Amino acid sequence: MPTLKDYKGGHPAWCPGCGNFSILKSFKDAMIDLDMEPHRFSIVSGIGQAAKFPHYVKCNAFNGLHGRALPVAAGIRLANHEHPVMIFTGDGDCYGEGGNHLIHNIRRNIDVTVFVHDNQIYGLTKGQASPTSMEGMKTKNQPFGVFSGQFNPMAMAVALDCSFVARGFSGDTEHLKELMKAAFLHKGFALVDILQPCVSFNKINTYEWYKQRVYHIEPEYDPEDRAGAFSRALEWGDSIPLGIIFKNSRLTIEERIPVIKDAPLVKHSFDHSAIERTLEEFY
Ligand SMILES: Cc1ncc(C[n+]2csc(CCOP(=O)(O)OP(=O)(O)O)c2C)c(N)n1
Ligand code: SF4
Ligand SMILES: [Mg+2]
Repeated sequence: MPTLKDYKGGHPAWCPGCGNFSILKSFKDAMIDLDMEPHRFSIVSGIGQAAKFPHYVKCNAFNGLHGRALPVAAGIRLANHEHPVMIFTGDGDCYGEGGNHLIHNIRRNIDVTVFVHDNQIYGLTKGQASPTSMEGMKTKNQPFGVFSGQFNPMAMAVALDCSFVARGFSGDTEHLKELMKAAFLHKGFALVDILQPCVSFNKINTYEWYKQRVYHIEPEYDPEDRAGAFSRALEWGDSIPLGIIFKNSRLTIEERIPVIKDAPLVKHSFDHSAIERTLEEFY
């Protein structure tokens, strides 16, 4: 049984009070509850405060380029789909710079789990608006307030028939831990948007602001009813739902590709001479 000590990584360089700390704690607790030893999965990130996550967890990790965590994660899965992969990303990294990767990997239904630290701001670069910043919010780059409409990741994911769609809050660690476990165990693309206060640059969406608005989705809610999930996903403002908004059991891409259906690519034997023969044709 792994313990917190097995997961101990580098010392976090996040600001005191940052919502990222409790995401880190919930994640380690979730993996321990699931009896997951750190060498049995990989985590991947892009760039940003959220994307520093792999520095702070002792496990297989890859810290890539801004917005490009998903292609790396997909590559790992296609090489070895017996190996679980999770992504830790920011709202800018995932919904902005990496938005196109998100859309098409949801469509492919690659079996990965994506945790978005959604602080509704670009934290690392000191407070520019992100796709989830609320309309009218003033930032250093938006002195007249954000003109663009606010991106709704939950509604987008339900519209794309994403296999698992959920929202957590870093101020509700026990609930977040359970959500992380459910997302990890789900087969198919899992998107978990985590409301994460950025105490240094987002002075609107604070712990207090979220606490006054979030509520747990009631137990009798049916997350497999897509139309109901879509209307739940549209809720924002005075009441913000936390929990599993939608899930389905679509086939994953790993189950559909004939070449890897029976065994992961890493377990195939390769005839290197065939590659050499092909290359020789170009000499
Ligand atoms: C291609 C590219 N564009 C821009 C940047 C600069 N940059 C680094 S982090 C970042 C924003 C990160 O915001 P978010 O993903 O929300 O993460 P947070 O820091 O808020 O956790 C930007 C714009 C970059 N590193 N690479
Ligand atoms: S800038 Fe914001 S997101 Fe980054 S560490 Fe500080 S509080 Fe956290
Ligand atoms: Mg952010």
